[in-house]
Amino acid sequence: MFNILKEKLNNVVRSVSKTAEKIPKKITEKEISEKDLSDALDDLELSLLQADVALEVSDKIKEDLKHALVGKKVKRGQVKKIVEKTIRKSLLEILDVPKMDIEKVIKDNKPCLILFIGFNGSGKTTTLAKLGHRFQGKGYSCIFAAGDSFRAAAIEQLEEHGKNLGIKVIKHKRGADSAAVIYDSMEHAKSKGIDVVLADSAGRMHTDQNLMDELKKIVRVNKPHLKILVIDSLTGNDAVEQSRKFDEDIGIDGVVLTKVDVNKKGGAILSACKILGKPIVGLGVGQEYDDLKEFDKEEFVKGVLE
Ligand SMILES: Nc1nc2c(ncn2[C@@H]2O[C@H](COP(=O)(O)OP(=O)(O)OP(=O)(O)O)[C@@H](O)[C@H]2O)c(=O)[nH]1
Ligand SMILES: [Mg+2]
Repeated sequence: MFNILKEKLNNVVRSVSKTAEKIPKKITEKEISEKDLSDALDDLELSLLQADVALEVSDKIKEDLKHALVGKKVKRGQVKKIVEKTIRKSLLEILDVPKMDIEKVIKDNKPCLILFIGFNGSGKTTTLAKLGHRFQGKGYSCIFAAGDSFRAAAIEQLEEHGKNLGIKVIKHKRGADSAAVIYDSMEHAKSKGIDVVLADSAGRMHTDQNLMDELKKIVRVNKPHLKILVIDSLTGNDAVEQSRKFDEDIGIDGVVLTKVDVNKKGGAILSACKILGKPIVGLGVGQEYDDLKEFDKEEFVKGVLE
């Protein structure tokens, strides 16, 4: 996992340390100037971009490194340690998004409506099923709302998950009004005392005005307690940038990054945290129902720096 990000960060540590360490043999201490670092810091941006790290993220790392090194008198042999420590701290700060206590939201709102949104094929339906499985395991009763009445076979796909997990699916016909399907699901949940309604929605680009209007209607009519944006971690920086528009249009409470199991780059996670600043509800690490991992920033940083 994240081999490319790891390799790029290692390169950054090596090149920044090397340029800063050009200390003549005779002296043991040298004050580092901005010029000593400039080539290495320019390379840093390009290098990290290749691992899907957004400009805002590499800018922060650059600034932090400058702050830690420029004008400082350092002993020969110490620069690498400072660089490593600084990058570690930068990454932890970037990943320091608020936490979300999803179970508290469920306990406070019965039935609790969780809406899954995102681009086509990002993993919304799979993530919804994984979370349904998780909540069920914790003793909460769940139903699925077939809010994607747009894509062919979307309802059948959700029904398949429902069958596998023993979770009821509330659906209308294909082409039906998604807001109404979700409304009916909530009515059903209220009458049956169900704890959680997990609502699917069709994949969409933020530029698709009709579908974005539909999403706004879903939100206006049903007022979901949580709107979870599902982002495919393989799609890189563009997807994260465009996700910002979802947040501007309808507001996002949390993010799930999927396909982390097949992601060598890893930068999208940093970019999503820095750009959206929303809680990471989980990481998709496979196609099975149990393949949803808690996000742990310490573990992430350890994985890419050591
Ligand atoms: N390896 C891997 N595959 C995943 C993960 N999450 C989803 N997938 C796969 O990605 C594909 C798309 O997943 P869906 O859940 O159908 O995505 P979606 O966002 O609902 O797609 P649309 O409804 O068409 O917009 C499926 O083949 C999933 O099995 C993950 O964490 N890891
Ligand atoms: Mg789907």
